[in-house]
Amino acid sequence: MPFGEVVCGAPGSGKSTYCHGKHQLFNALNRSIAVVNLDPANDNIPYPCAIDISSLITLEDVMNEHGLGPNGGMLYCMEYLEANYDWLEDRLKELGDDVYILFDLPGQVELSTNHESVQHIIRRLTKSGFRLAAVHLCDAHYVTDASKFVSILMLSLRAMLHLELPHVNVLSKVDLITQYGELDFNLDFYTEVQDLSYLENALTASSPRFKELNLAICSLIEDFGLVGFETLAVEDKESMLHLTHMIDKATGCVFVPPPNSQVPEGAVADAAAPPTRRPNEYSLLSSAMGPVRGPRGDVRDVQERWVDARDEYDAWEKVQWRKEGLAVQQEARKNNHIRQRGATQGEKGSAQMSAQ
Ligand SMILES: Nc1nc2c(ncn2[C@@H]2O[C@H](COP(=O)(O)OP(=O)(O)OP(=O)(O)O)[C@@H](O)[C@H]2O)c(=O)[nH]1
Ligand SMILES: [Mg+2]
Repeated sequence: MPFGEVVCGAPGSGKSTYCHGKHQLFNALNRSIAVVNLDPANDNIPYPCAIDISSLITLEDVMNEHGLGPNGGMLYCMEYLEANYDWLEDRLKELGDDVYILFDLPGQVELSTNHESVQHIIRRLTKSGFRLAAVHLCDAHYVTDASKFVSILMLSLRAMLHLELPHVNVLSKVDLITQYGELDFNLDFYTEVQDLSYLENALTASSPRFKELNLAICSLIEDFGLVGFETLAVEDKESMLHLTHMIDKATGCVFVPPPNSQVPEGAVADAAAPPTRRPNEYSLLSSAMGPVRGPRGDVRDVQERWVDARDEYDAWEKVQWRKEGLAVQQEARKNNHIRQRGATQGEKGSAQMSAQ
């Protein structure tokens, strides 16, 4: 049963970068992964692409042939993909059942909020056995303005209702959050979406004319009680691991690594257990079934890392990287030395043999 993610979100929210980051992370974890590019306007694809919609249709051809603009052309491409679903299905079958699949969607929000093609494609994938989660990225800078925050809440809710998948909303680029000014509240207020009436003062300040409308939208969002956010800084390993864990929980994916793979660093594992059991124990505790662990398992830790004590953490990380770099160099030097000694002894041995 193939597991995977439909990665959606507004233009520039970081979808393709996230797919690239996840591809690298999974390679490091020995989890097989394939990325499907469904954006026919994606020229600079950063990740190795297993299936590319451009080999079926390109936005440029559609615009030239049908005299459509970029938005109309994009909708046409998605409708064309829906009509040619067999093309996608055949290529997915070639990838096999054990590969984790990421679908990188275009940034047009209507595709995940009201246009039906993506919804229909997802329904067919789900019917054919795919266990997918929608991962909806929203740029974290929207939380620095109350009315923009209300708009991403609305957008996220709409996508949740439209795509009908286990859904994980994500505030992306959280590492840049302090660049856009002070937050009115701590990060957990925005990620947990608890009591939006606290936004009243901030809404009066940012857009007094639409305060009542915004508050009415807030109460609608609270009535649904569905929206919440995870955070993501794509270059931060902890952040990527935490998000992976939350998505595994949403889809119910339990990754079981091959028996001979190493226990990942920092994993709580029974040292006395035979090597064939250890990785499996780790995987059970680290994916869907396990509790959320790790230094940034709590959004308050994320607040400390990226908002309250960002400079101190950056400086600390630099020192750690330097130490890691030195350790790698030393290890390489040691291995080189051992190899050279082995080679010299081998040469001596064969010289003695030929002398005898
Ligand atoms: N600092 C930081 N930058 C990020 C992060 N994620 C993405 N970016 C940057 O955001 C920009 C847009 O990223 P993309 O991955 O192209 O965004 P996208 O959602 O695929 O964009 P479209 O396909 O055009 O909709 C790029 O310059 C990325 O480097 C992040 O976590 N932190
Ligand atoms: Mg993209």
